[in-house]
Amino acid sequence: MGPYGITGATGTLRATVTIRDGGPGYDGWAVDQGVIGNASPLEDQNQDGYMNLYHYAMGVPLTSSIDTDFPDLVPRVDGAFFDGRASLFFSIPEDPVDDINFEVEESFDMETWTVVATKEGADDWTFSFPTLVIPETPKDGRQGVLVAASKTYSQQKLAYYRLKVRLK
Ligand SMILES: [Ca+2]
Repeated sequence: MGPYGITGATGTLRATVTIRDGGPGYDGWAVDQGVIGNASPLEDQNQDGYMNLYHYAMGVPLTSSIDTDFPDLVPRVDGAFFDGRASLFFSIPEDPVDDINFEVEESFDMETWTVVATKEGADDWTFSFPTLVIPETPKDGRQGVLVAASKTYSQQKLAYYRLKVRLK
């Protein structure tokens, strides 16, 4: 007996492949995510505490809990001081979608918030000294970003930071 072979066999293999292509931008992504009905970017479809838009900006499926499944995507104040200043650390996609702006805001009283760093889509971060933005080398499709406070700890003992994502 030689090698097995199929001779004289004819047939047709049929396969159905469903490719969801909801189109560009958030709306298309929401369709791809299976969002039916209210696809508002401000909704929290899976009730994990993060708006749909945050999932979109971070490249996280709407079915995933960010706190549970992607804890690295939760911004946190870095305990290590940078040049005498506290810093906010977070992670974003290495190649973020181009219709999202990332904004880091700083406040000393939780009432007045000032944008201290901005990233528009794939563009580089923009910021004004003394605030510093230090992007890490991308790894596994994500990039860590450290944003150092505008004031040193001796200048300002209490400050608040938040990361916002915004549709362009
Ligand atoms: Ca959510």
